Amino acid sequence: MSEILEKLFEAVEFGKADKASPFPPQLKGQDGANELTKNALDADVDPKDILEQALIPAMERVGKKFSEQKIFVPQMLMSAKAMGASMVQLKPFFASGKIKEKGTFIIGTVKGDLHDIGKNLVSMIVEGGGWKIVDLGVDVSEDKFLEKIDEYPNAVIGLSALLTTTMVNMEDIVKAIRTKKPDARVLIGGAPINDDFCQKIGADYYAADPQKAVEYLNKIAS
Ligand code: B1M
Repeated sequence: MSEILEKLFEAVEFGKADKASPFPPQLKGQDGANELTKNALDADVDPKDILEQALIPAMERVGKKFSEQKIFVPQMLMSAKAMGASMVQLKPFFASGKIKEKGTFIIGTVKGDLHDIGKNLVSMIVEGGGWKIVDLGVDVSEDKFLEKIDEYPNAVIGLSALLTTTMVNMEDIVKAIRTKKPDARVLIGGAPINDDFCQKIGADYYAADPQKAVEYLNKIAS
């Protein structure tokens, strides 16, 4: 990995969003994720490499340290903030498409769940794939999804969940959507989800990553 990506990995792992941030003390005065991402882009590092070699592995390291009780929620939050600062820089590269819209994609993190980094990434990449995005944010109930389906009756719906305790809420949401609009397509994703779960709750497709989501959506659109 290049030195700049190593530094970016470190900034996200330790939650250094930008140079001005006093946290963490050992990186005080050094560039944070914001500046390092800008520098990497200026040096022509591929935005995909920034994401796949630095940001995502850094968050995996953070999750591992959290599981091992080496860090706690506040540190995890600072890492999320640092990743967010980097993603702001990357967004124009992924969501460049002012291409003709292929359709509408309504996306939200399901009720009870506040994790939005993966969902935001899926939004950016699907938007870059030429879809209009209606992002409902986090902690989204079936009622909020149904309200938006009224507004965008032909939309494909995307549900994200990161917790084993909230993935089960996808089932209620899929049921509610099926009752109101049986032909609506529902795509699900998130770290604890798999194909078996997708089939069990009657969703249409499980996408392991944003690219799989775009491929599925583009297949529907064609
Ligand atoms: Co939380 N958290 N967290 N957390 N957190 C996890 C998920 C956890 C695995 C950490 C761990 O224990 N190792 C664990 C869940 C355990 C479990 O359920 N099995 C956990 C826990 C326990 C918790 C709390 C309960 C902690 C507590 O309070 N005691 C709490 C719950 C709060 C709540 O939601 N109600 C909590 C809180 C938080 C923060 C708020 C501090 C913060 C989130 C900040 C934010 O999102 N704005 C946070 C973070 C940062 C994490 C980890 C470290 C990183 C998540 C992340 O952003 N990953 C995470 C550990 C980990 O995942 N390794 C962890 C990077 C992101 C790009 O990946 O979201 O998986 P991911 O998205 C991927 C794919 O899954 C897929 O595409 C993305 C790109 O490849 N994808 C989709 C996602 N959604 C998709 C939708 C699609 C298609 C693909 O179609 C619709």
